[in-house]
Amino acid sequence: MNFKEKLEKITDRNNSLLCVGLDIDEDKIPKYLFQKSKTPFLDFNKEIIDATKDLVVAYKLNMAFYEVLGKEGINILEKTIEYIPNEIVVIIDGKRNDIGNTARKYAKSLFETFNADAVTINPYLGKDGVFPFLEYNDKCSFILCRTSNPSAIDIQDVKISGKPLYELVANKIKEWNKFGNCGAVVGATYPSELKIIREILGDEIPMLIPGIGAQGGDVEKTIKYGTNKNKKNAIINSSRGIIYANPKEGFSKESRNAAISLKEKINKYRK
Ligand code: OMP
Repeated sequence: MNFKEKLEKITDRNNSLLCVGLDIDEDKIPKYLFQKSKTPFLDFNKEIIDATKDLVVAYKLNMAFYEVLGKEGINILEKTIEYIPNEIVVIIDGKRNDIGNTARKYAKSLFETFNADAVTINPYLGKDGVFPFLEYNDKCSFILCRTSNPSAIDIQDVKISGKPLYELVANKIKEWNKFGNCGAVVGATYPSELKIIREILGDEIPMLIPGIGAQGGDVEKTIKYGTNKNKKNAIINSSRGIIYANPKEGFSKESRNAAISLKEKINKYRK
């Protein structure tokens, strides 16, 4: 089954667009796990997955939170991916890219070594940096289009022939989508830009939309502007807002409640 089929199937089965970001952080995960267990990060991820797997379409693992732990982090990343049920989409978020020769190794590493269904990549190097990822026909490469952070405007809004750069990137994503395996990353914190980008991309290209929860993105506008005509093809990520909902003993119950509440809010606006 390719990425698109997998996303469609899990969206319907779990009636959800929610993605939980497994951004493990030793300053935030419950302290008692470090006393109780030799594998606190992995235990944390497993408990979050057990508590949310019937509510989500995807889990997103941001590489920074794993690489910072060195060898152990890579082991946690691998074991977490193995633990995620097969029917749920695994996104590795590394925002990678480089010249073609190096990009090929990044693509192989993320899709083959770590077995991601989807990755985040940046478009700054142009198509010879992007195409090594797109050679993986059955996977999805989410290309940064308009990010959620305040300084996104510094570069992404710069006007080129009268249009902001993110519009040019959205048009490139459409052009590069000839194998049907491109996606776009657009922050929920910029609803007007989200609307413009969905109009450029059309209904077929999936969007990964972070910025809900800790970054304060608007759920109603995200659904209105980010989904396609069937109110699907969007993956709405929240990391800290779900996994650290209450970082104490019994944390996974609170994470489950936070996930239910966000899933229901999202679905309210899909009707
Ligand atoms: P929370 O703010 O805790 O929900 O985390 C957001 C997650 O999405 C982090 O892993 C970010 O690195 C990632 N992210 C953004 O926040 N903004 C973007 O524009 C793009 C991403 C991403 O590519 O996932």
